[in-house]
Amino acid sequence: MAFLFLSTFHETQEWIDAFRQVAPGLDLRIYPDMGDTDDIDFAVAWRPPQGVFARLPRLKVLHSLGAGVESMINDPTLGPDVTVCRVVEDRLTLGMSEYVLLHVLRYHRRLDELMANQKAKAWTFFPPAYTPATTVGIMGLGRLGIDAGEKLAALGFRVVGWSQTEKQVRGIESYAGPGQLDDFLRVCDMLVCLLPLTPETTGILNRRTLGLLKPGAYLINAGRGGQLVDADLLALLDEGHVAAATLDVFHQEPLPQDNPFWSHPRITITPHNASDSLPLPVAKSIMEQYERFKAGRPLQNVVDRTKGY
Ligand code: NDP
Ligand code: OXD
Repeated sequence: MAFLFLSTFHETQEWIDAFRQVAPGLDLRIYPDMGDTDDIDFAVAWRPPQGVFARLPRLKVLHSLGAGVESMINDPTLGPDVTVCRVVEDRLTLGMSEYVLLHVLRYHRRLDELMANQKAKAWTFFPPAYTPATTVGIMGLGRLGIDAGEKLAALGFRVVGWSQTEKQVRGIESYAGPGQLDDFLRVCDMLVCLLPLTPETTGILNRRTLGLLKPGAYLINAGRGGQLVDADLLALLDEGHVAAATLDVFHQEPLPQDNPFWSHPRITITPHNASDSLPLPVAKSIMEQYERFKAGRPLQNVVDRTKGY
């Protein structure tokens, strides 16, 4: 039995150290030095190289180092019987809620305008917006979306959420399924996307859907870049239908230098750092999963590969 660390992400050393610290005796293989791949039954991965699973014939469990799994389950070389798990971790959830609150509050309290006024030495009074009159919509009411929604509701925002299945969460009005998407969008002053990337959510932030938001709405996308049709956002910003957008995730990461988003005055770019998990607690929880696997016990946070998340 061997355990593979499989990542093409640059900041890997901290993660490798964490696994070594948590499980000093582990037969830890580090991609690309995989040794005899017939030994490898469990792998942890983040942005694995496409096609690599063809070289792992005995792989039984593939554990993501993050919440999203699209970079691995879309690889056709991943065997259909491999169990895929994802990270669910408090720090990841809290970090995302911080990010959502930061940008919602920034737009809500017109921080950019205040800063521009200060730069111009202009004492321009305007009253703060009335919070309960502002509706924040959250696409994806999973681990991340529910926490962010609850925190926004605690601040007094009207919070609506959209998911596949109906939810009963205090402070969040639930809309579910494609049939209620338009009604959900129509009430939003701000839209926060925390959806996983699946065939159904690819391109879901487009001219039609964003066009249903209230005029002058704000968009915050921390789900995946593939959910946004970039040209549609640019057009809606030009037309003023979308007032501004904060984007953490992109079709191509790092965002290419010539991408027009970089210099757009009403787009804020963050480098896919809305949230992150801490190596040590994640390594500990993944090693618990490994122990479960070795003992033949059911794993936790298993991805439904038919749904894609
Ligand atoms: P979960 O799996 O817990 O939640 C996903 C939510 O999306 C669920 O509520 C699900 O509905 C809903 N959903 C999925 N597909 C659809 C659909 N077709 N229509 C409507 N609702 C849908 O995931 P997490 O909350 O843990 O993470 C969400 C995503 O956030 C990740 O997949 C990743 O892409 C992104 N992420 C980004 C990070 C960043 O730093 N930018 C960090 C971490 C995650 P239902 O509950 O009914 O099944
Ligand atoms: C994740 C991410 O999915 O960081 O965890 O995007």
